Amino acid sequence: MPETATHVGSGKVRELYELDNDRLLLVASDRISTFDVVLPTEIPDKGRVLTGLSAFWFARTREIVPNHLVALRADGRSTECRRLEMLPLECVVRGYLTGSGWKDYQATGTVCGHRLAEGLRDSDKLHEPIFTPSTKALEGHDENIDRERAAELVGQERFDEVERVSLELYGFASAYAAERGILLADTKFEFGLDEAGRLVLGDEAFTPDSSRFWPADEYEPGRPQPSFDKQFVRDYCETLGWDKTPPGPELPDDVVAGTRARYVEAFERLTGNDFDAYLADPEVVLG
Ligand code: Q0Z
Repeated sequence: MPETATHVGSGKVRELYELDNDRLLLVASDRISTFDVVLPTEIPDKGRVLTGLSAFWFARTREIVPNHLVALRADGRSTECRRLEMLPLECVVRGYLTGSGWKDYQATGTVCGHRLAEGLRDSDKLHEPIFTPSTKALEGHDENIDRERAAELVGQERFDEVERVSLELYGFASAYAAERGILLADTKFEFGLDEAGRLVLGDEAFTPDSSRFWPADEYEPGRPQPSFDKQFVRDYCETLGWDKTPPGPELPDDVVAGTRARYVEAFERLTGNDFDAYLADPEVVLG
């Protein structure tokens, strides 16, 4: 009998289904968002690129921390995963100062309670990566919080554990990516607990939707960096004079093709696999 899956959640570009009591199915669509708005035009295979990258990193970081991956489906965009009790914390690591971190630094000289050196510029590399947790705001953007507030939310011991593990994951992946010409400026993890209370990495890992990917050969601090994956989309949107409120614009074919090529390039550089080989057999990324 074919299995049934109950839809239990929607993200901006992903869907979540319940398979049974212990397992969920995470499905990555080809939708793309820019300036926080989901566009009406899809990027073919974007969901497969993100699912393949996530699985690649889950397979290579399991000695740092166990993760929720149970199986990668043949469609290349669906992940069967263990159902966890998710922690109410977005675990962000920043190796470079940009986005909300740069904003907070300009206003206060600090990011999530870390006092940083004076005189830093947008996109500067930090002397050391920092753990900058946030919480899901009820609407809109995540809210950066300091370590005291984060420790109140999950307990001091668990806080210490997610900080240590997050920094270790970031250190591993950012070094690996930098050797392949991609800077992981920052990244966000979501952790949960299994039935025994063990910490498990959930959600997605080191995808361009959960991290900032920058082309290393264009890195130049003192300005915002081009996005490895979404820059064609942003540049096109800027030519339109669009006010960045919904609905977003349709994308022309050349912007779609260029953007798809960038996602595939990120996949191939990081995993060392041909994307066509992934489409033929997604498990190639598991090594
Ligand atoms: C992930 C999300 C998405 C909407 C819940 N292994 C897990 N166990 C329990 N819960 C989750 C996971 Cl990954 C879980 N999200 C984020 C993903 C659509 C929301 F695809 N929410």
